[in-house]
Parts: sequence; C-alpha cells; structure tokens
Amino acid sequence: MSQIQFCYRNPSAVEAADDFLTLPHLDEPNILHSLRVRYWQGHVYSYTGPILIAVNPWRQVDIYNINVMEAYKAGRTKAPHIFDIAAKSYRYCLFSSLVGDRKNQCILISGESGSGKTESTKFVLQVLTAVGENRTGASASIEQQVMLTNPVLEAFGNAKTLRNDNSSRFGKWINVHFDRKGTIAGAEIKTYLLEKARVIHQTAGERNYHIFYQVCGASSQQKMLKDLGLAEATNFNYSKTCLTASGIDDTKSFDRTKQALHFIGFDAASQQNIFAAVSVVLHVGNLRISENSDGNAVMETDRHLQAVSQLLRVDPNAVKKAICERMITAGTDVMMKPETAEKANQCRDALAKALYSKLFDYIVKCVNTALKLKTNTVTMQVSVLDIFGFEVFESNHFEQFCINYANEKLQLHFNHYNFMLERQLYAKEGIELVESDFVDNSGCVDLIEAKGWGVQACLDDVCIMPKGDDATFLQKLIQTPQIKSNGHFADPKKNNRSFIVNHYAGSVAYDIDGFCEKNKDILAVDLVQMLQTSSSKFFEQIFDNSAAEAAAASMKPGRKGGGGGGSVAYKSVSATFKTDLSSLMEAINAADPHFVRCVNPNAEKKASLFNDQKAIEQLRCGGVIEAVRMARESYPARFVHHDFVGTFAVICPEACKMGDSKQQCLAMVQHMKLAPKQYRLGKTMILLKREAVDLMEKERARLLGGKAVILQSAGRRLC
Ligand code: AOV
Ligand code: MG
Repeated sequence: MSQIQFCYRNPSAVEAADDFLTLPHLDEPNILHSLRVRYWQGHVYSYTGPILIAVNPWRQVDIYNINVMEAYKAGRTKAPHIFDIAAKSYRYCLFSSLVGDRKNQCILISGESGSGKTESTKFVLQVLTAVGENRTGASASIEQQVMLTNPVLEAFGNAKTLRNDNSSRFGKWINVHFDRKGTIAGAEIKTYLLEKARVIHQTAGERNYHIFYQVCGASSQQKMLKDLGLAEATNFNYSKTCLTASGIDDTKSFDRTKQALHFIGFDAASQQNIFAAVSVVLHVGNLRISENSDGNAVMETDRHLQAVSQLLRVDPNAVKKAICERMITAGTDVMMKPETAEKANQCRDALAKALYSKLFDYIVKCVNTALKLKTNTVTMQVSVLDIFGFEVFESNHFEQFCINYANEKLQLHFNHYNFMLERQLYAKEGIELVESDFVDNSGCVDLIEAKGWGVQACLDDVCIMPKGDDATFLQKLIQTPQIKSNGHFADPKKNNRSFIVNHYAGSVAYDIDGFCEKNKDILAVDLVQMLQTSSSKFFEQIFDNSAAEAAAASMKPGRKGGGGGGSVAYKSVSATFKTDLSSLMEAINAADPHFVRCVNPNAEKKASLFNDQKAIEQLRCGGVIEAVRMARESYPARFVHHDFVGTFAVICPEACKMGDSKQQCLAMVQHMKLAPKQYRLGKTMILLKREAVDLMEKERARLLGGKAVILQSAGRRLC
C-alpha cells in the first residue's frame, strides 16, 4: 500500500481526535491517517471507542511521571493513556464491589512482537500497585513484590530477538487481588508456552534467555556463582551466537535479578540452586559427543560432564549412558543399545530444554507462593494479559499454530463482547437486531479445537499411533470430512508438507514438520530415570513425577521416548494449551474487558518512523479495523432523541413541533427521505448509519450557508 486512497477525508480540524469513533469518516485510510497524524504530534495513545491503541514511540516519553499518574488515579483526565485504562479498571472494580455487584476487570493487551505489550503491562501494574498500596506492610510489601516479578520473569523468560531486545518468549496473565477497601491483597501469575527451542538454538543475531548472559557476566565477581564452572558466555554453545543486546548490561541485570529474587522471598540457598540449574543447562550444551568407528555415540569426559554430574548430583557415567545409549526391551529382557552421535546430540538438547522449562515453571510456582493471598477475605481482581500477538512468517510451525489459535480465541471473545454490548443496547432500545451484521470467527476456532475432529484432535490421534508422523497428520487433516468442508481450512496441494488456516487476521500456511514431535514433547525415559537418581532435593523438586509418568506412559517397549505405546496417560502440548486457554477464557468471560492494541510503527526499532503498511496490518490483525467495521455495520451514530432534534432542527423546523421527541426524530428522517435501513428508532435513542448522518450534516451545512463544519457529535457513541 504505497498510497492511502481516501474516498472522503476527515476535515483536518478533527482528524487528530482522541477517539477515532468520533471521526465523520471511519474507513481504513482515515483511521490510519489519524493515527499517523497523532503519532507525528507526539501522541502515544488514541481511543477507538473503548479500545486503546498504543503506538510504540521507541523513545522515552515524559508521560508516565507521578503527576500524570495522579491525574489518572484521581480521574481528573480521560485523555487516552494506558494509565487511564488501569485507573478505570481499578475504579470499576471498587465501584462494582461497593454496589454489591462484584465484577472483575481484565485488561487484554495484544500486538505484534516489539509493539509494547510488556511495557504496557508494567505501566498497568505501576498504577495498580500505586492505587492499592498496602501501607502497613513490614518487609517488601506485596505491591513491591508484584513489581519485582517483572525483572525475574524477564530474566528467565525474555531474550533479544531481531524484533525486540527484550522480547517475552512466553505469555502471561497476572491477577491482582484487592480487598474490599481496595488494598492489594495478593496476586498470581499464569504463564503460557515458554519457547523452549531458544534454549538450544537461536537465530543469527538473537540471544538465548537473558539469565544465561547474566550468570556468565557476573560469574567472576559473584561469590555464589564461583563453583558453577561458569565463564564468559562466548565459551558456551548455547550462548555464543550473539553476546550483547543494546541497552542491556548483563552484569548489572544479574544484580537486579538477584535482588528481585531476594525480595520476592527466594532465600540464598534457592537462589544458589536456581543459578546452578542455569549453569547445568550451559554445561549440558557443551557436552561433546563424537562417533566411534562403529558409528556409536561417545561422550568425552571433560570439565563440562564433570560440572553436569556435580551440579545435578548424578554419576557421570549415568549422564553418559542416558544420552548415548537407549533402552531396548525384548520380551522381559532389557538391553542398552548405543545411539548414533546425531541421536545422542538430540537427546542432550532435549535434556537442556526440559531442565530449563522445568526451572522456569518452578520459579513461577515460587513467585505465586510468595504473592499468594494471605487471608481468606473475598477479593476483587484486576487482571492483565500480556500475550503473543498473531504471527505469520515465511515459514510457520507448531509454535505459530498455538499462538494464532490463542489469538483466534481472544478474537472470538472480542467479537462476542462487542456484539453483546450492541445486543444489550438494541434490546434496551427495543430495536430488532440483524444478527448477520456481526462477524463470527467461531468456525475457525472449531476447526482448530473441535472435539473428535478438529486439527488438535487429529494431531493428538496421530501422536498416539505407533507409526504416526507429520505426514500421517496431514493425511488425516485432508481426509477428515468436517475439516475438508470447513471454509477456514485449505490444503495447498502444491506440496504435501503444509496446510492453510484462514484466520480472522489472514491466511497462514503451516509447515507440518515437527508438529508431532513438538506436540508430544516427551523427555526420553532414560533421561528421566537418570534425573531420578539425583541426590539433589532441588532437582527432585523441579522434576516432579509428572515427567516420569509421561515418559513411562508413552514408552513403547523397544523404543525410546515418545511416540510409542497404545494407552497414553500424558497430555500433549496442544491439549494442555487448550485446557489452559479455556480456563483463561473463562476468567476473561467472567470479567469486564478493557482492550489495548499495541502497534509497532516500524521494524527498525526507531523513534520517528511510521510505516503505513506495517501499522495498517497490525490494526487489522488486532481487530481494530474489524471493530470499526462492526461499529459501521451497526448504527454507529447514536443520539438521544432530544439531541438529534436539537442538532438538526434547521433541516426541518416544522418537525420540531410534532408530538414527542421520538416522533420529531421520525419526521426529521422522513423529511430527509432516509431509507428505513439507514436508521433505527429506539425508545430513547435514534441510531443512524454513517452515510445517513453525513447526508444530514451536509444538508445542515448547506442550510447554514456553508458556515457549519462537519459535526463531531455525529460519531458520538452514547451507549
Ligand atoms: P512486546 O512485549 O510487545 O514484544 P515490549 O513491551 O517489550 O514489546 O517493547 C519493546 C521495546 O519498545 C521496549 O523495550 C522499549 O524499548 C520500547 N517501548 C515499548 N513501549 C514503550 C513506551 N510506551 N515508551 C517508550 N518505549 C517503549 V514481544 O514480548 O517481543 O511480543 O514477544
Ligand atoms: Mg513482551
């Protein structure tokens, strides 16, 4: 899109309006234009009705200081701002409790990578912890602890990517609980789909999780890191590709992480254990495996093997065996068979991924224990969702499939919610509803998650077949009648390695390679057994029995790891994610939502660069354009009868003398010869199509001798 094609352009007097729904012309080019104008005027935030659009300024902007926050906290300003959303959520939460109609609030933040979701989340928490401050706290107060979860989760779950030097590689949902007085009483965090693959491999120019560089950077100065066999990050295979991230000082960050862990409640011993686990992962990555003349994997006995064995507290030979050999059972006989070097390397990497993701889960669990409600008081909640936005790359995999599924579910909620509001207004006004006016993406959600036949169900079925693989999965998709006939599915035919899902935000071709393996995500039974021999309480704790059970359940005699076995007790990644998402949706559905759509104005992470194409694509993907379309397809201009008559009296003064204000409205639109489809006359309001109001405005301006400008009131949403 090199040029924006305007049909009608909004008058420059109103084009930079705070709320785009007040624009007389609400089409894509006009919304984009207004967003761009506001961007160049230095505005980070704009409203589209209730949706807050946040454009990442990629520079420090002085709009987050204490005075600004106080103004929003006190409700003195309503200008678009993330503080407005946070303060409003808190106020609604308190108010609903006061009037005895408890309603939790949730703030749903979405947007592509680097668009500012995590920063927005922090601003929300800043307000929530300030308004609900518990001044009686002795040590680190709960609100301080809530804020301190940021550096901890970022150290272990964020990494430098090509798009963002501090990219969150997991989704999170934070619940902040308030008691009746509005004081913070506790909080909890739920995380989703940590990107495990990053632990063992990073794209050129990207980094592993920050914590790896932090421990390496601080290893020579920190006493607690002395015995972990650490060195500069460049010495480790898992952290050597890219060493620095702009604006990040790893050594200083280590101090911050350590301090945050301390204040959250991790004692010195747990911190030591956590850093030991991080170090084990690095050493595992350096385990050197070669192939002997028989083609068998052989692991070198070096300082890394020594470190792994010492830190994990397992015998070095047990580590070697678990990685380089596999268990074979023939009848009642159990034998060990050597692996090839390639297989052993895969096994080593699987161990590193499992260790790291278990460590991450453990940290989140401990954080939640620290933030747990200390009392049994009934609480209200304000929750914040900072989740991966819709993704489409040149090549899309299982990860994108899960991420886009999450976005599809959130979009479904978004549609239903907006639709519901409309429906309530229509019902209140006694206006008949045209259901087909509203977009419904439930067909796509069904395609993915339907029980028995959806894409996830097919994948799970194939994953428990003895010989099921990615090709079998694709075959199954193509042959399932409900999938074939679903308009959101397409088989590209050109190759037999991908399938297409037509998502609400665009079509995505998913490469099937790796779907089965990633969905099973089972640690080989040999590795689990090796870990179970650890005499370390810590590793026992982070590797609870679930891993062992899953491995045992999936192991077919004679095979290693997942993929075998008829009866499967484990839960696949997509099944777990589906369950997680449905409880997330339940929580969201039970709350009043506030939508924040973050927009990244350029891929170069630059201040003062606004890329039209990029911005419009994000507005589409975030459902902003869709929401506007909904508003357009419904009757976006809403006037209380009396206001309407007052505004357009000049068009037909006689109408103002007829009966009550409702009859006067009718007389007015009839005088204008508006088609019945152009307006809806409700009990207290008249709702009009945009074009109808445009027509009336023009007529009004003509009668006033061209003196009048286009009315802003025309777009006012009074519902
Ligand atoms: P994300 O959460 O949406 O990406 P972040 O919140 O990490 O994006 O923002 C990326 C970077 O943009 C930050 O590190 C800041 O440098 C800058 N930034 C974002 N919002 C603001 C703001 N309001 N003011 C100033 N700078 C800002 V990802 O986690 O990658 O999807 O996975
Ligand atoms: Mg983020």
